[in-house]
Formats: sequence, structure tokens, C-alpha cells
Amino acid sequence: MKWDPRIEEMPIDEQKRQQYRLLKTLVCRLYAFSPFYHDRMKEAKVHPDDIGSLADVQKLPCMFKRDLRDNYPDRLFTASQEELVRYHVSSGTTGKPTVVGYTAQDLEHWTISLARGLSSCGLGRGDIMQVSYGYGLFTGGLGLHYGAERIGATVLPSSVGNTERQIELMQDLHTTAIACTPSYLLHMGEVAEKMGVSIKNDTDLRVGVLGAEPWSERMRDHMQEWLGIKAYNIYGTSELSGPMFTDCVEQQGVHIWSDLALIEVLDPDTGEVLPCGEKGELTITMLQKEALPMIRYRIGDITSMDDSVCACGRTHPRIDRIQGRVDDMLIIRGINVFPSQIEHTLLSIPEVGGEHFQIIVDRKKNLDTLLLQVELQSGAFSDKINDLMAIRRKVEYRLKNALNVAAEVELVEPGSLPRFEGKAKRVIDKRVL
Ligand code: ADP
Ligand code: K
Ligand code: ZN
Repeated sequence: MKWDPRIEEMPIDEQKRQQYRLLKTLVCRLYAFSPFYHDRMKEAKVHPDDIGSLADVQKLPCMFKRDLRDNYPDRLFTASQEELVRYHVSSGTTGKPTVVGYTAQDLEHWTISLARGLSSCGLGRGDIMQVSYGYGLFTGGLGLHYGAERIGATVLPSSVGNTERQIELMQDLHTTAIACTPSYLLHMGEVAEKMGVSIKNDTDLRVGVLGAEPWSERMRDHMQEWLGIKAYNIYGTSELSGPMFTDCVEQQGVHIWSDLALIEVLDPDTGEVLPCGEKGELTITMLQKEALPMIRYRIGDITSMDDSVCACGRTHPRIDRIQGRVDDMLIIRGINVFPSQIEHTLLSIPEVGGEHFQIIVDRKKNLDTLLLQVELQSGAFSDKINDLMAIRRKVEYRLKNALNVAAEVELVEPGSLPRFEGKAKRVIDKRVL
């Protein structure tokens, strides 16, 4: 079922004309009303008059995550507080989070995007969707919540955690679909088995809408087989609004609705636009966002684009699975963690300092684990176990606050971690997808 066939099947040249109109309007508005974009465009020596075709988007300067960070919390907003109806906050790269804001219209577009996407996964009024993304400052929970309600599905806002209870509810309320991270669904499957419940045989679950972290085709096959479901990919970032684009039933890539987003794939080194099919850095211009516009936002995710018409009949371009990052961002239980954030936190704790540490990421019982080996400063080294315990608790507490994910800390003797001559290799990621 198509939520909005007129848009979803729009001929490609018509989509392009619409995109050009939206881009032109956006650029004119920002040049006139946003000091940030005005200055950026002046620096790049482009004027709204230079935008005379869709391809001219390439003349516009790119934005990066650091632009949001440098303009914390709301200096990039182009809506007044009166016009904003919601904030979300995502983890930042140096301990400083990024704040995103929404007008009513922005929430509407996010919801519509998901209504189209969830319908394209074969969901509708007859479905009961358990939303097991976190509700709160992160975007996942509320985003899927409103998208699923819009298509008339019955939402069970179970959020993350309390897994046994979630499985009981899944059975009692006959949940047919779940939205969560792929690793949380794997964890649920295991917990269910321990409870003597087979998700495949003893529940009505038939669809998973899974994302917020990388996963593979192999993992999709495994989950579909083991849990007896269709597993669909969902992609987004808080700067776009949140998770907002999904696979369709063909499972041949994530459809990016062209009336909402204009995508390019750039060579991460040169910034040049790459042709369809080539892998590079996904770059998105959000064509209709009001509160927090994003022009040529270089997300850091590596993928390729396919602009051929999908077997489902939808004419909007698709992106392939995310193949990696251009930076060192880690995703731990769906939450973005930058090694620089860890370093920043450690630097503020005199007993350890931030010079020598190692990050070990693993997956145990299908849950990501984060272990930090941290060298003590020689002055803080003590053979009193109580002192060491206190330092460790302090480091764990500070990290939890900064990262929003728990890290286990192991204090090690000064000088015991490897030293590097070139770039430090601080991360050991043992997870295999
Ligand atoms: P979210 O709340 O959706 O996790 P964030 O802005 O915190 O939003 O994180 C966005 C990042 O998460 C993306 O840039 C990407 O690296 C990763 N991500 C989100 N969805 C997927 C997905 N389906 N596959 C791979 N990575 C994903
Ligand atoms: K994420
Ligand atoms: Zn499709």
C-alpha cells in the first residue's frame, strides 16, 4: 500500500522540478533571514541568484556536525521559540550535545515521511507496533510513535529495557511489529528463549523496523530466519529530524523522499559529487525544514545512491546500507560515541588525565559493551584498593553522564598501555555484525 501514491510515484523529472523550486525558496529565505547562512554563502561567493538549476546545489557550501556544536544550543535555528514545539538532544562529540528543534510543520513532515515508509514496509491499521526505541531526549521513540499512529497502527510505547516484560506484552497484546535497534531485537530474541518463548512460533511478530546503528545483510537474513519476521532498515539522524527513511518490501535500499530531502554522495576527501552507484559520504539538504535547516549536511555516513525506479513502483532515490563512517564515531547500543568525547571527559579528571586510554567495544549476549582501560597518573597510583575503587567509580560516573551509555572502567598502572608513534589507535572494536 502506498501512503501517498501521487508523491511516491511522481515521475523523476517532476520530482526534480519540485526539488529545484524548494531549494531556490530555501536558499533565498536563508540568505535573507539567517546570519549564519548569509555569511557562509558570502564566504563561498554564492548568491541566491546563482542557483538557477538543481545541479547548482553543488555551488553551496557544505555543513558539518561541528557547525551545530559551534553554534550550541540554538544559534542555527531559524524559528523563534514561539514557533518551536519540540526539542531533542543528541550526544555531542566533545561532551557538548547538539540540540535540534522542530516547528509543528517539521514534526508533520517527519511523521509523513515515516507514514510513507512504514506503509511501504506493509504496515497499516491492522498492526500493533511496539516502539522499543528510547523515548525522551533521543529522537527514535517519539519519531516512530507518531509515524506509526499516523498510519493507524496501534502503538505500544514500551521504550527500551525491561525486556522480559516487553516479551510478555508482545504475547499478551499480539504485537505484530517492533521498532528498535537491530541489536536490541537480537537481545530480545535471546531473552525470550530463556523464558521458553520462541518469537517465531509463540508470538504474532512479523515485522521489525530496525536502525540507529549499522547492521548487515547477513544479520537481516539471520533475524528473518530465526525470529520469523521481515526485517526492514530505517535510517536517519537527529539533524534530519530523527529516524525517517526506510526500506520498502523489496528490501533494495532505503527510499529517500525527494520532496523532503535532496541527497548527494561526495568523495569524502575532495568533496566532489560522485555518480550513482559509487560509495562516498552521504550529504543531505533538507528541503522543507523550518526550525533547523540543513544545507548540504555532510553526515559522515558512507553509502551509495541508486536513482533507478524501485520494483515497488516508487520513483524516489534509494541509498544502500551504511557501510561505515568517515570519522571515528562509534555506535554503542544505538547511541553515538566519539573517542574525543571520552578523551575530553578523562582530561577533566586529574587522577587519570586523558593521555593514555584504550577503548574496547564488544558485543556480549547481543548487547554492546564498552570497556575503557585508563592509565592512572603516577601521583594517583595507590595500593589501597579503596582509593582505586573510588577513582574508578568517579570515572564511570562522569563517563556515563557525558556519553549517555555506561562504560566499564579498568584502571591500569601508569605506563602500561601501548604507546603510538603516529596516530593513536585507541579503539578496538571486536563486534562482528
Ligand atoms: P538516532 O537517534 O537515529 O541514532 P543520531 O543522530 O543519534 O540519530 O545518530 C545518527 C547516526 O546513527 C547516523 O549518522 C548513522 O551513523 C547511524 N545510523 C542511524 N541509522 C542507521 C542505519 N539504519 N544503519 C547504519 N547506521 C545508522
Ligand atoms: K545512532
Ligand atoms: Zn521500493
